[in-house]
Amino acid sequence: MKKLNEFLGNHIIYTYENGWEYEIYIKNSHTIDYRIHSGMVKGRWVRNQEAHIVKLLEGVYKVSWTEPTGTDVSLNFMLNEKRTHGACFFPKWVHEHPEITVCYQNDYIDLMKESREKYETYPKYVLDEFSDITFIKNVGVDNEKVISKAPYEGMTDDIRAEKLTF
Ligand code: FER
Repeated sequence: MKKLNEFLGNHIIYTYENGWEYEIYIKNSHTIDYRIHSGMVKGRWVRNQEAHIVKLLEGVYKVSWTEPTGTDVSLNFMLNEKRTHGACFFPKWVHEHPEITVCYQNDYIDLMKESREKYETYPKYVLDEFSDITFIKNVGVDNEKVISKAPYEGMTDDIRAEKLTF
């Protein structure tokens, strides 16, 4: 656990090569919060997602989780290079009805669980992309203020300009 210390508490914004912009807060050794600012599920917002977080190498961390939607995500953060790689495995229904998942998910957990039974899972849609980190700041662990509001247009610019402080 000690090895994770430099990584925990990081607030990170990154843009995938396909242009999708994501924001994640590594809340503690087993929890993340995130917001999605563009792409297929722009507007999605999640708090207290349980995740597996490990250190692979000096400056290299892996964060993996499975969501109530059935989407599985595994991200590698290469802090020294300011790069990430994400592998996301979306059930067929998320790819076909992304709008169902665009919400503050914590208020719609039952809808996510109903949808994953109601709609089709296979074949899955795979996102396998590198991204560039455009912002990284350690704001301490268990900070409930970081991902506490719905995403809005221009929010990541405000964060990068430190107009929003945590
Ligand atoms: C990411 C890729 C995918 C990420 C989250 C997701 C926070 C989740 C997508 C979804 O639930 O639809 O880099 O980081």
